[in-house]
Amino acid sequence: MTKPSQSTGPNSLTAQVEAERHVLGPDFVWGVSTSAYQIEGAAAVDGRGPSVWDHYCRGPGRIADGDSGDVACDHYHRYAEDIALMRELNIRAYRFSVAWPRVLPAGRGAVNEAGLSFYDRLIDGLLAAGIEPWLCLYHWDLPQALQDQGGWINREIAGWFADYAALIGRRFGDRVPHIATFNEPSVFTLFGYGFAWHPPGLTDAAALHQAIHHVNLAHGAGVDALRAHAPRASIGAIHNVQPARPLTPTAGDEAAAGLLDEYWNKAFPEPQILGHYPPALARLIEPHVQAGDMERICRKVDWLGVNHYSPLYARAAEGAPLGFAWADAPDNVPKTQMGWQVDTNAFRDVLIVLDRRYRLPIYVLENGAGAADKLDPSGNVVDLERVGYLAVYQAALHAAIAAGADVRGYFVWSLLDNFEWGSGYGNRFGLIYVDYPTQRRIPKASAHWYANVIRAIRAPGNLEVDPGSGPSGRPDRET
Ligand code: GCO
Repeated sequence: MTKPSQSTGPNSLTAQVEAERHVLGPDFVWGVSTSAYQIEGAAAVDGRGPSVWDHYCRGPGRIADGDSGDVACDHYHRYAEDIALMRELNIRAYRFSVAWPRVLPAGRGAVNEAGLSFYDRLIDGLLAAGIEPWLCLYHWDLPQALQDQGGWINREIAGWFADYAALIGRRFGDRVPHIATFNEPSVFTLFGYGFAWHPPGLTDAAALHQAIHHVNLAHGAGVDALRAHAPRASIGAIHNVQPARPLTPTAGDEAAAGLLDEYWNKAFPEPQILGHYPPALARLIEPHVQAGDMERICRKVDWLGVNHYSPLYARAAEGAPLGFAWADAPDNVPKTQMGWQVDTNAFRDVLIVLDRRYRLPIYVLENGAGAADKLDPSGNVVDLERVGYLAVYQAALHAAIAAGADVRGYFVWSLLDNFEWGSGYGNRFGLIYVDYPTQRRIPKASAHWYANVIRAIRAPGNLEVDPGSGPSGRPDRET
């Protein structure tokens, strides 16, 4: 005859939530992320100039179903509804990007006041709803007018970017506490200049190396501009960090993975935070580096933004422009419907390694799963695969924090289903389903699940199971 241990009683539930809360801390930031071109639509409204993505999407065969971000989620007109939904879902922070061509239609020079006022309305609406705005300056939608002047291969772009950063800092720096310079610079440089999957659609190693260096210079100049014009904001950059694995344990594939690791994981955070390029890239980029550049790039930042989804695989490919090719994950590993490997240990380890290497507070600014979600006949989207993905990745997040990684926030990609670049609208990442023909928003099961996670951790008193009145309020049961 034993008394039930406390660990099986309802009070232990409170204790468990308290423990989670202790690991995460009461100030842990729970958010969602989006980006301008993927959700705003209104591509030719109120004076917005064209971006490289508007231009690129017009090319035949580039985007699934010939789609574009012309309308997307029409968030430009529906932002107030989207803020109200976030509020209902307990979301504490919202990361969005400013469309450079909406505020500077030609990339520099004349300012478009209507574009700036859209972001005024958005930011003020978020603040009124108690949601912290996180602003990213660049999520890939370069003004086409700057592309026409060479884009990222023109060294002058660092100055153009700094002027844009100053404009945004002056206008919004009093209300936006966190500003990022770039989102995933490795993706738009590697895909745009190395593999022709993104604008400007090149496979040109020399152009890629130039672009990498100029993006880094723009980051440094942007940080300086933000310090000068948004002195109250905390500043960082957002990098996607994912282990790069060899497809097979052969010397060729190992070398390919090493190179992919440098391009994908190190080309930007290493120079920006530590002041040098990783070894193989240092040799390739050296022709573009001028005296004083590494000091220009390595400016103090306040935090590290990390996006993470899945490990990557590479294989040797002689004769390929960069000497390696991408490979799919092996068949015998768990994957999401969209084929991305689920490996939570990789996520945990990335967070621990980044914490030790860069010694900056970390915010996970993207994590999520894509699927071809469908409305069921009752009008719901029961996306259990996404719930499972988020739950196991959040467990890995807890493990990383318990192991000492200084992670202070977690943002799901994405608030809404949206324009998923080359795969158009078929690959849905939202917590909220978007019925594109009507623009109706339908929170998926994962949205309700996420709202509960946030509520339970932020307000542990609100447990659905009545925790009773404590050990003395409930007689021990003899068995
Ligand atoms: C990214 C992207 C998002 C994608 C998401 C899913 O930063 O890669 O920021 O734009 O939509 O990652 O692929």
